[in-house]
Order: sequence, then structure tokens, then C-alpha cells
Amino acid sequence: MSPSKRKAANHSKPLEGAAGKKNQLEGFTEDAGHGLTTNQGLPIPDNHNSLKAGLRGPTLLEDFILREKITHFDHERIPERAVHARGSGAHGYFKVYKPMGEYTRAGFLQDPEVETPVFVRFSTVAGSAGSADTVRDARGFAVKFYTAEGNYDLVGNNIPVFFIQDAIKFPDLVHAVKPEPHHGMPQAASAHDTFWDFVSLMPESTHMLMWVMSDRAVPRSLRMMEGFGIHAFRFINARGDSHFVKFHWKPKLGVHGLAWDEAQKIAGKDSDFHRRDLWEAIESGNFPEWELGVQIVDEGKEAELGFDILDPTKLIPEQQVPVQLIGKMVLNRNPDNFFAETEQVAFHPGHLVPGIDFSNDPLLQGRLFSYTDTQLSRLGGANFHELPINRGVCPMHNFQRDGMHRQTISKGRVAYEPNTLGSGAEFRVDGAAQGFQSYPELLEPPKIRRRSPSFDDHFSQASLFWNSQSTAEKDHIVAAFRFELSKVEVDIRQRMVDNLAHVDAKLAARVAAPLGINPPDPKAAAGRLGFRDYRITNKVDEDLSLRMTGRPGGSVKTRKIAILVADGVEPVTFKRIQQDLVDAGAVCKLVAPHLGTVSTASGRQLAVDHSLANMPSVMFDAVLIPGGADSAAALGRLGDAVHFVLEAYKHCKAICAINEGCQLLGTLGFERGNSPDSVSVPTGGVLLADGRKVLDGQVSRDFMTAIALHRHWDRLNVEAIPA
Ligand code: HDE
Repeated sequence: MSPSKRKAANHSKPLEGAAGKKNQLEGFTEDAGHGLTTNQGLPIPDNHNSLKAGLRGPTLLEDFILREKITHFDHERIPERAVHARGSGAHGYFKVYKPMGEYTRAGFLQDPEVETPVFVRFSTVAGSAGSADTVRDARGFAVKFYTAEGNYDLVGNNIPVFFIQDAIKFPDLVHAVKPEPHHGMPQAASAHDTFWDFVSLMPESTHMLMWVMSDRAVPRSLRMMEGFGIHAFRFINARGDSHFVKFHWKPKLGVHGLAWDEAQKIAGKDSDFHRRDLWEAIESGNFPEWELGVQIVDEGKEAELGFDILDPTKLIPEQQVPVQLIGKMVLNRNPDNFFAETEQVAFHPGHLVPGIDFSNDPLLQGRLFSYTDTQLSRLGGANFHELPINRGVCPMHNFQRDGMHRQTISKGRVAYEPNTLGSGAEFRVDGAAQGFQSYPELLEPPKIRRRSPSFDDHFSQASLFWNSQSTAEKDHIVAAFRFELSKVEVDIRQRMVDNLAHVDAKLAARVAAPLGINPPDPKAAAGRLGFRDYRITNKVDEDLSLRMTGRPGGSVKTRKIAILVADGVEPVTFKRIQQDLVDAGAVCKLVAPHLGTVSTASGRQLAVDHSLANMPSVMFDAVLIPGGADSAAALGRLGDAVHFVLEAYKHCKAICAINEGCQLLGTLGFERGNSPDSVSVPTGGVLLADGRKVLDGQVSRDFMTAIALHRHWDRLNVEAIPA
């Protein structure tokens, strides 16, 4: 490392902007070198043969080169995160839109000119580090802001509420959802006995269960998820006034989910689907963006919400307290090294800056202990803040010293305060006005190990969530409950649907219908352990922000379109649509029966991007089937091609077929026939186009509108498709 780079790593003034953090990290990077040395710098003469007693003799213990290499290898793994083990990270920056001084004195929320570097790690919760990305689960959404006043971590999820109300239940929850201890199954799945046994006995989890059974738990992309801080925090302004605040991240690309069947198939076809999607978007310059939103509630007015703001199983409906968008985050750089950055990053909800403080949410309070504690074993000691990815960009000084893997060489003989032997600057100051100030909240006695009765309502917001969903989203929730509960013992199934009857009678009856159990019995639920018979009255009946469908602002940007081609394809029309899609920011790939090239009707060669075997329909958002009699006939004879189209249909994706290409939709009963329209639409998102009309742009426009809607969930006869 060059001395100037090292200087950036050890600095006395805040490093400026995203470039400041980048330079700091570069101080620790190294390019792939030439030649090989031991860790002590000794050139290695031969990296293929160990030192032996004779050509065919045993290996000598003396071979320190072999020993060093194998020893290092033996210790390459560190413990994976106890939860959120599977994750993907990216660098970027955050900028506030306007000074937030009225509410908070946090420095990074004041100046719209200031770029605060961030590192974000997205994760699943239940699975191990090598598990599939598209499993049904909540997603972690952890953001580290490297501010000039210290690191601030907003460690949230993509769901705004949580399963439990008190941290003391977290190990039970996680033990219940993780693989069952006797046989270690299933990996990264909640559809098993212990999870449903636990949550059915913990009615406080019902609201979160509604969310994890919805399409929120199978996101199309990490770039298309909302993020939530979940707990109430506090904003504290320069006068010391406190306001409660809930944090939101709103993705610019909208909020979109996969079909459940699709998510399961992707888990097998490309278990890195989300990681790859994030990486490729950033590499290609399509930087994902989120706006930071806040819901602010005056300290003292929280009782007017109608529920307890400290209860993490409750959200504040946006209808009730609108979300103010206060800034934007852009992720524009992939990590250089997965282990050094994404694996070693250490988040902690207790990494705060002046102007932000905690609330007494008992789940948050427990988290404040857990994160540092877990890093001690995961990252091997108390000095994990010195790892490059965890270093702040502001100067840092204290007298903590030594410990495993200490990197800083602190000079001088003083490691205590107060002192006069050191710089003399560290005289005792008690309660100085500068620095971080905890909000001087008045606390209520007595000390007590009990749940507040204001946390006893477990169903009213689950009902609000249900009532706010579109018909298609309700269908998906019902299907998800049925899928999960079909995998668990009968008694547990029954207990769960009895609980659901307290959310909505119809929901419970629909879930129960195919499960071979008795109709839901709300009275039976009411008699069980953990059930509380207290219901608040929701101040809103429906909140459309709780839906994923029907939101404005869908886009074709970064959407992946498969163009199905075979020899004899008619190129002019599909190329026009392809160009229009690419101009709008979509990614188009030619998928053919084989790699290499296909010939057009006029004998020109087109380069193929993927074969049907290596890139199934679940990797795409939409399908374009060009014309050309020979191409359409060849594809029609291939089971893989027919399956590709049927599967895309089943997953409700936009499909556009041109002229003879329409034949591939013949098995679905759709024919273009003699329709005089340039595009006929037999069901949502299926476009049968007249090739002669393509060049005027109408077909492209209609196809793009269909793609921007993401999915056509109310499509005809989806259940009849065997794909
Ligand atoms: Fe975490 N959580 N958590 N959690 N959590 C961890 O910390 C914990 C909770 C969240 O990408 C662990 O460094 C307790 C809620 C994210 O590195 C651990 C409780 C929310 C991540 C831990 C909770 C989260 C973690 C595991 C209940 C959403 C991944 C490794 C009191 C607001 C961060 C680690 C990353 C990680 C404890 C509940 C979000 C064990 C005890 C609620 C996004 O410390």
C-alpha cells in the first residue's frame, strides 16, 4: 500500500463525500500481483509440489511453505450471521433534499450539497449463506451511512412490522424458522412444523405473517423492494425537541414481486438470482435508487395514533401520517471483494449520530445488545470497527486498546483519561453539551417484567393489511398460506386458521378449504395461550400504500425481455421493437434452440445470446415472439420453446407475438385470425400483433405499457396451464 493511500486510511479530518470513503477503502486494496511469496514475503519457488523425503517419499513437516498455505486455508471461513446470513452488498451515496433542522440536528440531513457515502447489504433472514435468493422470506435492508459525525446504521427490513414484540422471543422465533434441529431441514423455508407451531401460538405474529405470505416476501429484485426501519426512532433537533420517526425507503423502480411458482423454479435454476440482478444492474450503469421517507409524530401526540407506537407489530398507515420524502440514495459501485466488504460489514442499530435516538420499543432495545455481541464471535474480537468497510470517515479517538487483530499502532504512553501526560486535551468533562446527547426522557416506575396491555391487539392491523389488498394479491396470500400449512401437522394447521378467523372470516375459510381440516373456529383460538382479546379500532379502513399492485410509475427500465428465435425468423419487425425497448432502458436477449447463430428468412446470421436450455423463461420479465413461418414452426415443434411461452403466460408476464409467432400461443387457444387491429389483446398482457403495423411504433408502445405493469395477475385460465 502506498504511503499516500495509507494516509487516507488514518485521517484527522472527515473524508469528503463518496469519494472519501472510496479512497479510504483503496488504501487497503491491492491489485492482483505477479509471482507468489509467502505471507512473510519470501518468493515461492514451486507452488505445485510439497517438500518430500525423496521423489516418492513422505512429505516433510519442515515444509513451512506448505504449512502456511494449508493453515491459512483451514481458517478461511468465519461464522456466518446467525440470521441474515445470505446477503449482497453495494456502495453508493445519499443526499438529503432539504435541511431537516426543524426535526433533527443530524449533520448528514442538513445540506443538500453533501454526498454521504453508504454501504448497503440486502439479505434473506432464515437461510444459510449459500441458500437460494428467491425463497419466501423477509429481506434485510441494512444501510451504513458514513457521515462526518460517525457511522449511522439504519438496519431495517423490506416489511414494516415484525413477528414479535419483545426481544426475549427472538431466539425462539429464529430457532423455530431455521432448519429443524434433529435432521437439519428444511433450508431457507418457513413451510415446516416448528415455524408454524411457534407462530400459531404467538398471535402477535399474525400481522407479519400476512406480509410474509404476500408477494413482498418474493421480491422480483432487491432493486424493487421498499425498506423500513420498523421501530419508532426519535429525531432530536438542536433545541433538544423530540419527534418520533419511522423510516421508509421507496424504490424508484416500484415494488414488485415474483409469482410463487416462479420463485421456486428460480431457486433451482439460478440460486443467485437477486445477487446477480443487483450486480449486473450496477455494472451496466443502471444504478438503483431509493428515496428516504419519514413519518413524523410529535412527542406527546403518539397516543392519537390509536395504537402503541412502541409496538413493532404495528405500522403507521400512510393514510394517517403521510411519508415525507427527504432524500435519495443511489447505489453505484459494486464491492471489490465480497468477503472483505459484504461479509465483514458489521451493522448495528446502536450506531447513531447526534440528532437521532431510540424509542423504548422493547424489540429495538434488545437489538441494541445483540449486534455488537454477535460481531465479537463472527468477526473474531473487539476490533472489528478497524476493518476497512466498518471504518468511519470522520476522525476517531479513544483509549480503548489492544485486543485480537488490533491494527492501529497508537503512539505514546497514555491510554487513560483524564491525563496530563498525553496531549493534555483529555480533561474530565461530565455531561458536556457537545457530542451525542441521549434524549432525557422521563421514565415511569416500576421496574417490571410484563408486556404493556397496549400491545395486546394482535389482529386489527392484519385485517387492515388484508382489506387493503387487491383481489389478485388476496389470492396470492391465500395460496401462500395453503402451501405453507399443507406442509405442517394437522393440529398446527387448525390452530393457525382459527387465528386467521380473527383477521378475516373469508380469508380463514378460503385457507382452510383444501387443507383437510375443520372450518376455522375463532372461539377455539380465543381460548388458547397467548391470545389477547383486545382490539383497537383502525383509524383507516384501507390503505393503498400497503398494496403492491396498481401503483403509479411502472417502467420498462432494466426489465429483461426474451426474444424467441429460430432459423427463418423475420428480423425487420422484431428489431424495431427491440430497438424501442432498448431505447427505453430494457435489456433484450435472443434466445434460440442452440447457441451460436440463427439464420433470418433472408439468410443473414443473428448472434444468439442464450439457448432455451441455459436461460429459462423465469429469468425474464417478458417475451417477444417474432414472425417468420419457419422460425415459428421450428419453435412450435420444440417442447422447451412451447414450455417457455406457457410458463411466461402462467407467470402473468407480458407476451407479444408477431404474425406467425402467434402460433406459439395456439395451445392457449389464442389466435390472431383476421383481426383488423394492429394489436389484439385476448387477455391482460398478451399482444398478438400485425407485423405490418409494427413500424409505426404502436406495437412497441402497447408492449412497453404491458411490461411496465409488471405482471398481469388477473390473466385468464392461469390455473389450467400445466407448465
Ligand atoms: Fe436483526 N440481527 N435482530 N433484526 N438484523 C442481525 O446481527 C437481532 C431485527 C436485521 O446485513 C444479527 O450482524 C435481534 C429486526 C438485519 O449484516 C443479530 C432481534 C430487524 C440484519 C441480530 C433482531 C432486523 C440483522 C446477525 C430482536 C428489522 C443483517 C448478524 C430483538 C428492523 C445485517 C448481525 C447485515 C442481523 C439480532 C430483530 C434487521 C444476531 C436480537 C426487527 C437487516 O445480531
